[in-house]
Amino acid sequence: MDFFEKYKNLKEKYEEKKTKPKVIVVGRSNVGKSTFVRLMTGRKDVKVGKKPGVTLKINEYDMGEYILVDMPGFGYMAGLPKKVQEKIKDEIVHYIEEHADEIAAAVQIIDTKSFFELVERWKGRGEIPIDLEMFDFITDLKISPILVANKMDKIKREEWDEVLNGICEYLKCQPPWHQWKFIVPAILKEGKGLEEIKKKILERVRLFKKLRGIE
Ligand SMILES: Nc1nc2c(ncn2[C@@H]2O[C@H](COP(=O)(O)OP(=O)(O)OP(=O)(O)O)[C@@H](O)[C@H]2O)c(=O)[nH]1
Ligand SMILES: [Mg+2]
Repeated sequence: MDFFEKYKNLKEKYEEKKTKPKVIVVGRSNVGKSTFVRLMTGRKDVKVGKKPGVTLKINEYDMGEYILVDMPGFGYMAGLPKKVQEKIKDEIVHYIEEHADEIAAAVQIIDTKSFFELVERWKGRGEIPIDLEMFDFITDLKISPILVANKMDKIKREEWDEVLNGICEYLKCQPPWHQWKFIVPAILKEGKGLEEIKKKILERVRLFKKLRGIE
């Protein structure tokens, strides 16, 4: 390969890297972010765990049309000092702010059942629940959200609508939930909901590219 060819390849690679949109995966610890990333990438080296605080670093995976970004969780992490938890949260916020222009969508995952328990508890204390804070943060930056209501296996079928409508209200959206295209119920450990999320990601990535004139 001569010099110019090598240079051209590098340049193309750089441009590709520069313009490839990112899709970030965010949520509290232990909600199933890495389970999702593992399903998407098929990579066994994406660590999944029973305890919160398994993913401690931001990991990027090239999905062809976009970069999928697995994030550490925010909030409580087993065995980690509060200072470290705060540092990780700062890193996540910093990453999102720094790359906001390149982010086509944010897949925010919640553990649906504990979401309610936590939101109620926090509200009682008069603080803003961290999940809602994250949702506001993302949407304030004009990043398109995909809210994955995961671990629906822990909720009885006949209560699904009630619970999902409740989530809507917490997000300041009028129920019924299914009129909001960004909410996807899922049981990711069984792969349920995955196709729907994939579809939504691609819609957003393609729109993102179209609006920026990226081929
Ligand atoms: N019941 C249930 N458990 C699930 C589901 N999806 C994932 N899990 C389990 O939840 C646990 C945490 O999953 P992870 O994918 O490691 O969660 P994470 O959000 O990446 O966690 P951190 O890296 O610690 O932030 C694992 O034991 C998964 O098997 C689901 O749909 N239902
Ligand atoms: Mg993880």
